[in-house]
Amino acid sequence: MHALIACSLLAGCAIHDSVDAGVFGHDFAITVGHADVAAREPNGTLWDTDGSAPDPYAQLYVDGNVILTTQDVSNSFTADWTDQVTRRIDRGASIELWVWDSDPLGMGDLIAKCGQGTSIQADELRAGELTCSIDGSIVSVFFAELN
Ligand SMILES: [Ca+2]
Ligand SMILES: [Ca+2]
Repeated sequence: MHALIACSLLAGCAIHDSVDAGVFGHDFAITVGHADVAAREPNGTLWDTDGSAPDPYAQLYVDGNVILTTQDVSNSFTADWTDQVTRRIDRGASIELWVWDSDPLGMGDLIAKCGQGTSIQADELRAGELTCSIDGSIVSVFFAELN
């Protein structure tokens, strides 16, 4: 297997396996997604002041822009959304999943931010998912290559 060094002014240099070339630049169906929410907020308090379970919803960011926001799932520690968009994913693309507990006022309580500060990796696309475990919560976004 040959390694190649790809450089750009914006991203700097990175060493990639040649197999990466088969993953990037293709269209993917991106599905949001799944969440297993921790029993409590990171600071140890209950998610909601009425003692009920959280009400998770998710936002998908691609290259810094929100392209999809799911519905709330009421009073549940698990969520399986089926919202889907199609996007071409190029090398260096940023894909983030932000999961929130919907509350009556404001954005609600943050459950997890997944994929922030890093670009999507070839092995994540090949595996078909980006999964993060943060503060006891597990969140996932799924990928299916279309062409
Ligand atoms: Ca809450
Ligand atoms: Ca609730």
